[in-house]
Amino acid sequence: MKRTLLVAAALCAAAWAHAADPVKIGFLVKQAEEPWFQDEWRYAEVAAREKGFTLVKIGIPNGEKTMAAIDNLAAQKAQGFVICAPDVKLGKAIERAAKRNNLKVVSVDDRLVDGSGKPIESIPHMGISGYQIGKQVGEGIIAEIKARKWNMAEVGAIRVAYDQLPTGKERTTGAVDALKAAGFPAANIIDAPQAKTDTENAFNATNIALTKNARFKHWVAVGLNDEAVLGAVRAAEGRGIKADNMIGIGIGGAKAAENELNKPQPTGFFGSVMISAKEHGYQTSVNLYNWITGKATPPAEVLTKGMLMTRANQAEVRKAMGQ
Ligand code: FCA
Repeated sequence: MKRTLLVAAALCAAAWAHAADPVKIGFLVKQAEEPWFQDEWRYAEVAAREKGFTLVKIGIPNGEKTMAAIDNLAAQKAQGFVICAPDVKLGKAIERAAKRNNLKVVSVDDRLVDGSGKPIESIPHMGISGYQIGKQVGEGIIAEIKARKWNMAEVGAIRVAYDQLPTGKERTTGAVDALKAAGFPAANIIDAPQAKTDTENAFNATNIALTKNARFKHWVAVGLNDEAVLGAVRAAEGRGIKADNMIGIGIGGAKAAENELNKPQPTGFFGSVMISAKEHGYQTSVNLYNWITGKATPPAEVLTKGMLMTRANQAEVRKAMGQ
């Protein structure tokens, strides 16, 4: 009898210690100023309110800030973090820092890789199906080229490229593969490598590409996100190439795309394959919360889908994506 009581008391104490330990989760993103990441944070906040954990949002524009953020989380007694790293090659260093600090880690958007470039399988990941979504971009462009009855021989394609990021390369490869599969001349596809994944760098990269390739009558543009395609569209506008001679389709569908698609006059930004900030922000946080509280281990890899959104079908697509 006494023994049972003692065991019961010990169990109670253990449960108490656990309950008294509030769950705190970090959400670390490489480009906090980008609307996509703002949305992810917003949906992570929804998860935090729903489950009752504290969310710590930190922007990590470089490796140094990433390491400092992880130490900071440990000092604040967080139990884990979701991360979209500024460089996927920081993978091993991030994994070590998490282990050292007894933090659980899951990645979002950009899958972390080891020294040889292989995905770190032990870190659960949620990303987009990059190649497939890229194909949707390319197919959307082809459909619009056909609708405008352009002669493909007279069309140049800008691929705003950020190939050091695997998901970036997959996305734009999917897009150009879809163009080629529809008979678009491979020789008309021009790479415009950007130094960073933002509009300014895409603008600069596209300007160089356009200067070198003035021979085309019409243009199309693809890139890893909306910012990349917006940079291309703005650079083309600077050279007098407007909506009637440019078909740019981005990836994201967050505020940057929304603003553009709701301008009174159409621009060369024809559309965006909308992806789910809700799933990426909310579900990664819930998965991590469940892991920390011992409810469930996150799935090793989840790849989410997208839907092509244009000026014409914005409302439908947002509704279908639940955003
Ligand atoms: C990468 C890109 C972001 C966003 C995300 C899903 O991190 O840089 O713009 O597209 O994938």
